[in-house]
Amino acid sequence: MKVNPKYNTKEALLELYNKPLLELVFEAATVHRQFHDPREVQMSSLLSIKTGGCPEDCGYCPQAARYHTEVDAHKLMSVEQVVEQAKNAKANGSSRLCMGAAWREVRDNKDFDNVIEMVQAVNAMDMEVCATLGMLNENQAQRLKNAGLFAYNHNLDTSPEFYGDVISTREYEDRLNTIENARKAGISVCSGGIIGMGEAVEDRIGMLLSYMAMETPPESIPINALVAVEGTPLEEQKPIEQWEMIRMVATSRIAFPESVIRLSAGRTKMNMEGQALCFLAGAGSIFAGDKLLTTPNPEFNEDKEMFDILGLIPKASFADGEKPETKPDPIIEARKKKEAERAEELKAAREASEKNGFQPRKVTTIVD
Ligand code: SAM
Ligand code: DTB
Ligand code: SF4
Repeated sequence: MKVNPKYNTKEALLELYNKPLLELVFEAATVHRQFHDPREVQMSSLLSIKTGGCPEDCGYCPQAARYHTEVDAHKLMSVEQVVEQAKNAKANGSSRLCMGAAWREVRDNKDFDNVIEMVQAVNAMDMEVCATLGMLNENQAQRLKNAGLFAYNHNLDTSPEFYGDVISTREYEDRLNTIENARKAGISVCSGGIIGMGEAVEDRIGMLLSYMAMETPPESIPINALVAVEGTPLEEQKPIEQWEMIRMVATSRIAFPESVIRLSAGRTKMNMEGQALCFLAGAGSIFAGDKLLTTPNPEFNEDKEMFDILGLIPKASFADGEKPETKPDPIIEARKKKEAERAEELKAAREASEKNGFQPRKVTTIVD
């Protein structure tokens, strides 16, 4: 049962969301136990592979170039840097790495070729690889799939009605298309939203209804509480009460019984009791490690302690789907072939000149 037919209308979902809290949590816990092992929680680590300087105007986002935030912009990381970070995440118990780039959309360029190599390398480490790179077309999704990408994260963020209050540079429809492109390529879909941006409860429900309308709803639904960052248009938003996070997790749990509900951004503002109620209400995943993309998150050690106290265990990788096979990427193979040929040519030229008695030319650096 991918979608709970009892709750496929706005009225039914609103009534569910507004139930007495403990009844809602009890119903969610019951559904959770029917479809999932309630002790298992997936630990996924985020890594910002390209930070800041984004042309979009998402009102919540510290990485938009137009807002004056304290985020340090960085160009794309190297494959080696990503592998190093992935090793650290794996050693700390994470079974998934989610690579985020502050891009409006993926472009077919050298940076994307490098991302393909990152996906290949992390998949080879037996970690689930997720990416969130902005808009994707069908070809790009297929390339990522062939590289071994397990999941693609692309959030609807809120309801279609409230969306325009937060973002103007990209349409709701564009987001739906990207999700569809990932789906068509056979990539697991991770898509959810943010609460606490000034939306009404109806908008939270409206977002869930958008997922209900999909032929196949997302396998993973992240629920973020807004991290209000100084310099963004939403900097003054009052933090939401953790009860609201619990309600949103529980309602999503009941509405989409098979999906993994992710307790995402905002955990630094929650106490352990609040998080425990989220796990009871069906959260099956957290982002682990002291940083989300650019903002703080609880440290690995803190979460380890919480898992011990609550009796939770980290979920193994590929528990919810087979490890994708990495297939050779024609663009990267062609580039490697060219590089090998060039190296051969250089070697042959060097050998020939040495044979003819020429010494390699000395290069003198001139310093002013
Ligand atoms: N640039 C890509 C995109 O927008 O699809 C990928 C990265 S973007 C940072 C990924 C998601 O992070 C956003 O869709 C949003 O849901 C979430 N996010 C960004 N800033 C946030 C904030 N301040 N608080 C909570 N969630 C946030
Ligand atoms: C998602 O829904 N939440 C994560 C992940 N998908 C990419 C991102 C949260 C970002 C919070 C703000 C920041 O750290 O920049
Ligand atoms: Fe750019 Fe993504 Fe941030 Fe929007 S959420 S400004 S697209 S990085």
